[in-house]
Amino acid sequence: MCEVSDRLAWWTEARFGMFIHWGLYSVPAGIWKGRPVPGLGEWIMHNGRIPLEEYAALAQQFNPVKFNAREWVELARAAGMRYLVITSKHHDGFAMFKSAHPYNIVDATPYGRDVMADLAEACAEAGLRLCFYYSQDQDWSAPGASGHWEEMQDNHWWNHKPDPERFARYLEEKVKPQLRELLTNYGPIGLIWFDTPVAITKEQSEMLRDFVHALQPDCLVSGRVGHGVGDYGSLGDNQIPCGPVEGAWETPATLNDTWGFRADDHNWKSLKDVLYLLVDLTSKGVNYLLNVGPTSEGLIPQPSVDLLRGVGRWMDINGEAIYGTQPNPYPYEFDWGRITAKGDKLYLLVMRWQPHLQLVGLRNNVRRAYLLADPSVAVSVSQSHDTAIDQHLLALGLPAQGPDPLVSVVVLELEGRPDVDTTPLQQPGGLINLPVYMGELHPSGPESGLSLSRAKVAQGWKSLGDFVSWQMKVSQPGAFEVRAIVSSPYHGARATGEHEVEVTVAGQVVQGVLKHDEPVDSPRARYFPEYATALGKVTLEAAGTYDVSLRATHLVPEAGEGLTLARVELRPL
Ligand code: FHN
Repeated sequence: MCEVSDRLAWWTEARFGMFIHWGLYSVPAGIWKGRPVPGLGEWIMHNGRIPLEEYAALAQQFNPVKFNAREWVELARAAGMRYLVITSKHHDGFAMFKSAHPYNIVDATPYGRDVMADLAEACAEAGLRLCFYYSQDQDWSAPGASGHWEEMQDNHWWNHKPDPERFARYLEEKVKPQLRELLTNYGPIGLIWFDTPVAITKEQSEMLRDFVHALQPDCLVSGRVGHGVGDYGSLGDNQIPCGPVEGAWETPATLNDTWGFRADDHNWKSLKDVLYLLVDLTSKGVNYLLNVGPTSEGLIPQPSVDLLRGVGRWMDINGEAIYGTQPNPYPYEFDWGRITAKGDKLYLLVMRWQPHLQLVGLRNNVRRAYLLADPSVAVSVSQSHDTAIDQHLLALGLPAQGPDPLVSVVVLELEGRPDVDTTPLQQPGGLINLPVYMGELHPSGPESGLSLSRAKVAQGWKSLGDFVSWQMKVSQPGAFEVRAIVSSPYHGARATGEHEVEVTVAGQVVQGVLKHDEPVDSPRARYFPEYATALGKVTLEAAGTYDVSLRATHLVPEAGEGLTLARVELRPL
């Protein structure tokens, strides 16, 4: 059996994949008996409390005559995606492949074709890795599984505790036989994307992982197999971490607000948002698995096609700054864009173009700088070092306009591997950003739950004795507005309670109540909202290194998650 790191090599190189949610739910497309059923398209059976018999009858209407596997694969390739993960069985329990279990696309629909066989062929031809999503825990059609429809008429899946023996039988009698089919009938499979582990035990998660590896040793197992035993980690849906994450992670993400097709969801992201997320996630070492939800005719909605073609045009020119890159060596984001790295190169992915871009803290000499889109354009480089505060400054002279209206890439060829100052540094525009994950967390005692969430936000901050501190390097002293930014720990939820905090900057104290009336406008905050509060003004008289700390002076006890601080900012006034 191969090592996890060997198995992961293609996946970390790929960085960008296509997710496809396709099943019977594309027939009602979010509307049941003339009424929209709120929520995700693929959840219509559960959210609409639809009895299995009625839902299963949708199979007779499922006839995707316009489905063309080669067209889908061509679109994924054109977008620059390197793997394709499709729902072979979602929570509704319907298999989108030929299975011995009769509830499947070949035996139950007028279409009668095994679309996975078509996709396997098209992916093999095009050199795209085919991967299967498989809902191992929830199966609303299978007795014994989580969320079985009969037990859900007045319950919710997350409250459902299936009988352990019946659940184990479901794993043996449906899940393992179907996984065997998926892993033996379609050639090499890149990964199995398990999902929503709620009832599964650690032993069962390990058993499924080993089962997959025994059938195909190179096949990866997603983190959502449960209990942290997968080959890589899965962040929450549409969850964008605030900073770099250690290890192999992926974020599954939507193009509108649903996974499975909903005829009434027109809330599409812009090309700018999608490129921002691709660049942001890549700079943090996270794969971007971007979803399309085809219609019951077998068509990928036109807005998705247009967006993906736009991404592809960008990737054709700038893909070198994405594929096979290492995360940003600086542990923080820049207000002008993001950085990725490869060998002795840094890629500056500039979202806010400026002809005079400056970068602090790079210790290497820059041998050459150029635009990835056109290496013949001259880029001037000047480097200096302020010995008084030991600060390196790189100044780039760039054309007035960037080559791309959304994200332009500047390549820096360095002498040696990137070597950067990883302390919080004042940025050339004057901003000082203090993400909580760059500070030191000081839990008040052994009882304190203060820690970092996987999205790199404070969690478990429920004691007044807890605090966080930073050391920052200031190169342009002056007056600053101090702002605290909290982030929601849950999808779509408001951040936390209106806690009261005080921030001490070089002995000066500002304080205030953290409000929710200034939402941060960024694609990251679309699903996990962030809110900023201005707390007051401080003045720093001289360049140098300063201490900053934030502690709570009043915590709202009802706010279950405590103070979910994301960062403190010092904005020059
Ligand atoms: O419940 C599913 C949902 O329908 C969708 O498949 C997403 C994709 O990541 N996973 C689950 C929710 O996290």
